[in-house]
Amino acid sequence: MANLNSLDVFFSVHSFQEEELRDRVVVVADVLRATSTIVTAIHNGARGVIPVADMGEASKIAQNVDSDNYLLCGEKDGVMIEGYDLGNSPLEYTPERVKGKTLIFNTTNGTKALRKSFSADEVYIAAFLNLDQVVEKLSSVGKDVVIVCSGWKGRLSMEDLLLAGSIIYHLGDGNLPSEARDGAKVAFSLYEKFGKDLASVILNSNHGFRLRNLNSVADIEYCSQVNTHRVLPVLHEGIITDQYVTKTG
Ligand code: 3SL
Repeated sequence: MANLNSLDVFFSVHSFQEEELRDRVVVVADVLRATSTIVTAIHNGARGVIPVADMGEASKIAQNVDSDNYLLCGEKDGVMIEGYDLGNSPLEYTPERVKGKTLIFNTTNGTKALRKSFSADEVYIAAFLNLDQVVEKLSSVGKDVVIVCSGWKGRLSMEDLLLAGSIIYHLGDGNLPSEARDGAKVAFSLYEKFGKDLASVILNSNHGFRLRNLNSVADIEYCSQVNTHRVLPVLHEGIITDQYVTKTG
């Protein structure tokens, strides 16, 4: 059973004020596709990921760094931004492209959720790909935990809520943890109803449809995989690295 004070889920990046995350342990979820891409990049040897709020911030950082060691990455409305090195398909983030590089990462919802989490005590990056690592970490934090679902432009996204529900389900060994607040209860119930058919539910979600229109079915299938990546990306002082690297400096 989990050791936490309280457990809640916020349904989109616009559904809370930054202040509400202060001193909490925050888990950011954007299954399609930002957090799945971050997990992949870190797994494939990226040195770090700098989440930014918008294109202006991304360009400002890019102008002041050595372009041999940094890549400008991300999307607008699902499509790679002109002049960027990589888009937001996790399949682009191969070891050949990202090993040893620091990524300046700019996406429509996911990186905005990460930027809004800067006041939190600890911030972890979750995808289905690294579910076990997230659950293992949360099971011993002993603090107030909020899972932030990035959603889509202020609306909830089924796949993010399902990931939140899955984290909660596994934290409670299949039972609703007594610390669950309303948001966590909703996510847990959704996972109980749809969790057995994850891949097809995600494929048929609103964002699944949007990505299918962009010919990204392979991305959806990739992001629906569970426990394929043993990493726990953590955001600390504006940069995401693997937790192990952060701990050992
Ligand atoms: O909103 C985001 O952060 C993106 O992950 C959206 S997309 O999958 O690239 O369309």
